[in-house]
Amino acid sequence: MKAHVRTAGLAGFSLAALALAAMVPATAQAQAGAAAAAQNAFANPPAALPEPDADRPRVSAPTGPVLETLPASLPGADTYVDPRQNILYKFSIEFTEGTIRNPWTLSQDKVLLRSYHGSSIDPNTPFLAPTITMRPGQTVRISLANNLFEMKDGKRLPVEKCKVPEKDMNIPHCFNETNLHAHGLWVSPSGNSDNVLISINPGVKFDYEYAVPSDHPAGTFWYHPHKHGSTALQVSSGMDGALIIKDDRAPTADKAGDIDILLQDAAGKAFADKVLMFQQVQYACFDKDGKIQKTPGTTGQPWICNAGQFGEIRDYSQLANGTNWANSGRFTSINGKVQPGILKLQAGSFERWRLIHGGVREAIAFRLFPMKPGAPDWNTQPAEKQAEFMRTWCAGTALPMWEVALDGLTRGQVYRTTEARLQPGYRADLVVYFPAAGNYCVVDGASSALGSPSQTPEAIKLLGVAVVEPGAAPGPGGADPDKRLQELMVAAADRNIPDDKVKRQVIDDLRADLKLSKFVWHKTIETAELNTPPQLLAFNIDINVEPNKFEVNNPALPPGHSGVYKPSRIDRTANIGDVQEWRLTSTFGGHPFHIHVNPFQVVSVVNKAGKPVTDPGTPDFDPDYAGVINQWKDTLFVKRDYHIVTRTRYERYIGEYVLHCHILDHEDQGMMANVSIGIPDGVGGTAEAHGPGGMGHDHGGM
Ligand SMILES: [Cu+2]
Repeated sequence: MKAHVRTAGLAGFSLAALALAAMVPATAQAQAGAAAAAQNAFANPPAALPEPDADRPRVSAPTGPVLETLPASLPGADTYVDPRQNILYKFSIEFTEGTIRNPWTLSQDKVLLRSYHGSSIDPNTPFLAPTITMRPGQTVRISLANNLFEMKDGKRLPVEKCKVPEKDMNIPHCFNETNLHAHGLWVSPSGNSDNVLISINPGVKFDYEYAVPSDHPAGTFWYHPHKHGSTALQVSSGMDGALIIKDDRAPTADKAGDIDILLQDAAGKAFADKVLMFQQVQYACFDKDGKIQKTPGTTGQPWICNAGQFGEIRDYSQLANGTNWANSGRFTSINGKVQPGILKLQAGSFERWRLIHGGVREAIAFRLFPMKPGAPDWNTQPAEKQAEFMRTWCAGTALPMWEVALDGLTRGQVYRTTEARLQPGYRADLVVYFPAAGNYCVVDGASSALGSPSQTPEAIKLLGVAVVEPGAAPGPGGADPDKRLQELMVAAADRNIPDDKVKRQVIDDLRADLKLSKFVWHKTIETAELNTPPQLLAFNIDINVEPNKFEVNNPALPPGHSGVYKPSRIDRTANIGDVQEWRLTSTFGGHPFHIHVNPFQVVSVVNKAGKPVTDPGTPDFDPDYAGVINQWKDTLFVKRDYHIVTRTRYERYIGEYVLHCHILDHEDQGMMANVSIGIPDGVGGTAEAHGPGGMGHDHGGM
C-alpha cells in the first residue's frame, strides 16, 4: 500500500498566478491548475441513476427524473408506465475499503467503513451516497439490500441474530442493522414509505417507496439511515446523501412557485448548482488490545493510524464522548473530500450552493474570505499549521451570501448574511458570488461551547478553498452584486411567470428587499388558527446516573414520567386538522430538535433572560438564530435554557413517526420520542379502529 500518497498541490493556481492570466493563454493556466488539483478537487456528488425496474413494464427506460406531459389517453396498463411514476434506485450496503485525506500527515488514511454501494457511486468517494432527485408528483422506490456481513481473514462470518441489550435498548446496539429516512420530506411515515420504525437486517432487501405529493415544495433535503441504536455510527461512516426535490413551477393566484425559476442568469440559464454535503467521519485505528491509537500527550490529538492499518468506526465509545471529536483531529469533509479545491468558479457569476450538514459532531459556521495573494498551497499545510495559515492568509472581509432557503424550504425573503450557521441536520441554500478572480478561503468559523453539538469550544477550521477564474464583464446591475442579483431575479420573474397579476406582485416583492412571499409553500400560522393545547418539550441529559439518561421530557406530564425513548410507548398524539404550538427548551446541553414529516414555523427564540435573540444589532443577538423568525424548518437547535416557540399543522399524513435530537448518538441513547397522528372521531377524540390503545401501545403522551 502507498502510505503517503501526497495530494497534488495547487501552487500553480495561486492568486499571483491568476494575476498573470491576462498575459499567458488562459487554457494553459486552466490545464495546469486542473492537473495539479485533480487529486483533491471538489465535485458535486454523483447523481443517482435510476435502475431498470424489472417488476413493472414500460415503453422506454427513464434516463433520469423527467417531467413529461401525460398523453391524453393512456395505453393499456401492461404496456405503458409513465416514466415519472416509475423510478427505482438500488443500493447495497456493505463494508467498503477506501481512503480519507488526513491533513495531519498530508497523506491518505486507509479506512474500512459501512457504505452505500450502487452503480452511480463514485469509487473515489465511496463514503458519500449519490444525490437522489425526485419530482413532485413522482413515486420513487429506493431499494436497500443490507449486505453488512462481518469478515474475518477474508471469510464471511455467519450472521447471528443481533440481540438488543437486555438492560436497556438505549445502549447503542446492532450496528449492522439499518433502514432509511428521507430527512425533511413531506410524505407518509408509514408502511413502506418514510418509515424509520422498521429494521432491515443483514441478508435482507427492502424497497422503500416515496409518493412525493404534487404540491411538495422543491428544495434541498437529504437521506440517511435511522435505525435506533446504529444511526450515529452509520451516518458517521458517511452513509448519507443529498435528496433534491426539483421543479420549476411558476406561482399562480392561489399556489406558490419554486425559487428555481428566479435563480437564472440573464440568458435564462439556471445558476450553477452545487451540493456541499458536509460529513464528519470519526474513524480510528485500534491497537492489539482494542484501544484507539492516539498521539501521546494530554488530549491524545490526533488519533493515529500506522501504515497498513485501516481506520474504523467500531462502537460508540469512540463517538459519543463530547471531547472525542476534537481529540480525534478529524475534519469535516465536503462531498467525501477533506479540504477540497472548489475549482473553475467564475468571477462575477452567481451560483446556488446547497449546504447540507450531514455530520454529527461539530457546528458549521460557513464563511467565505478572500485569500491574500502569495499564499502557499493550502494542501501543503499540515493541520497544526492551519490556524496560523488562516490568520495570515484568510484575513479580510467576509463575502456576502444570499440565503434563499432553510432546511429546503424557501424563505419569505432573501436573507443577506456573511455567515451561514448549520447544526447537524440543517440545510441552507445560498446564492454565492465571487467578485474577482483569485482564491477564497471556505471557512468553518469558531463556535462557543454552548453553540457546539459536542459542548466544547470549536476553533476556526479550513473547509476548502474556492478557486475563481476571471469572468465575463458585469451585466445588468453593474458590479454591485446586490443590485445585479435583484435585476436577474426580476428579469427571471418577468420571463417565467405567465399570470400578469402574479408577475407584478412577485416583481413588486423583489423590488421591496427581495421578498419571496409567492414562493413559500406553507402558509403562516396565525394565533387564531391554533386549535389544540401546546406541546411542551424539554431536552435533558441526566448525568447523575450511569449510563447517562438522554431524555425528551414532557413538562405537561406529572413528575416521574420517563423521557427516555421507549419503542412501544406513544409520547405525543395529534389529529389531522390540529394546528399546534410547540414550546421547546433544554435543561442540559444544546440539542437540534428534528421532527419527521411536518415542518414547523419558527415563532420566537428567547434566551435565559427572556430576551429575543434573532435580530442582528440587538444586544442579545445570537447568530445561531439569525433571521429564523417566521421561517419554516425541520431542524432547530435548542440551546440550554433558551425557550423556542414553533407552530405546525397536521394536514395530510397519519401514522407513527419520531422526533429526536439530531446529535445522532443522543438519539441512539434515548433522546427520541414517538409521535402518532390519527384521524379525529368527530366528537373531540381520535378514531380508533381496534378500540382504545390502538395498536397495543402505551399511550403515555397528552
Ligand atoms: Cu442531543
